[in-house]
Amino acid sequence: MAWTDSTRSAWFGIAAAAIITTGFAGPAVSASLEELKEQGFARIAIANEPPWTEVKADGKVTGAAPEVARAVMQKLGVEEIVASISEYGAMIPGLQAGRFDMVSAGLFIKPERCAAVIFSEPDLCDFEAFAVQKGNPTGVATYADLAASDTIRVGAPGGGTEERLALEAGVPRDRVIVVPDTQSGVKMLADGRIDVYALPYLSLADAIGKAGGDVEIVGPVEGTPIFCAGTAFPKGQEALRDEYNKVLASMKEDGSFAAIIEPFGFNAKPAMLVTTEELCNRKAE
Ligand code: 6CS
Repeated sequence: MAWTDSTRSAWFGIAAAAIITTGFAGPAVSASLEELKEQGFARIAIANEPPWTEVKADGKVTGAAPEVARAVMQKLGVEEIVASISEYGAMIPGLQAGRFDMVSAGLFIKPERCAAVIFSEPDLCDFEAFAVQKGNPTGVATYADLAASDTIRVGAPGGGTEERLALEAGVPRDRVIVVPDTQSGVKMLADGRIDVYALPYLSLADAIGKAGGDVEIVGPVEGTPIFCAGTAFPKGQEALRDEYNKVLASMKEDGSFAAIIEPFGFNAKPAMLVTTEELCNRKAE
């Protein structure tokens, strides 16, 4: 499939050249590149949702997002990244409060988030999916289907995009179940404690690949766009973000970016076809 403008706008649902500005007071204390070089590490927030982010049994922090951040920061002279696991809903408040220097967790670039923090250019993109019992007994294919049902319980990460999509579609709060991590989510689905588990496709494929069981994936979820993530920084750290972007752009150019993310199952192309400005101005589908 050729990547024409119409494909691009169909995939990303972008309206050309729409600009939104929203005022927001400055962040708490945050570290500049000089200060990060000085301290020798950057504190990043992650979510432990493979293949985006993962803490191995030996404590090693990996996953496509931290690996990209580690490579970029090392090129900027910051040797280490130190990660702490956070719920998606706590990542931006943590950044604003100075608990993290960056969020490298596959945090989707969305207008409401762009109003609170600043993002690098995109790095990881994926489509939305549902995990359901084998044979999809409830027949769901969209968030509207979830809302139209009186019984379906959907599991989603706290403060994440899927929780928001379910609530915005009209699924009542008591049928949107916050799931702490992918292992628990697949288990809750297998045990019948939730009927649908909503996450990006690659997260479900990884979790189900590891857990097995009588479940299957439905996706892309109709009516939802391709989401792209980037590394987030506190407002006020535009200089750090711009240095980060320069290195990321050169890595996209020389192929080292693709070499890092493709082994995790990500396609590098979509992240090179859309800009953060376009994603920050994207209209809801
Ligand atoms: O940024 C988000 O909202 C979503 N990102 C990922 C990688 N997983 C789920 C989460 O909801």
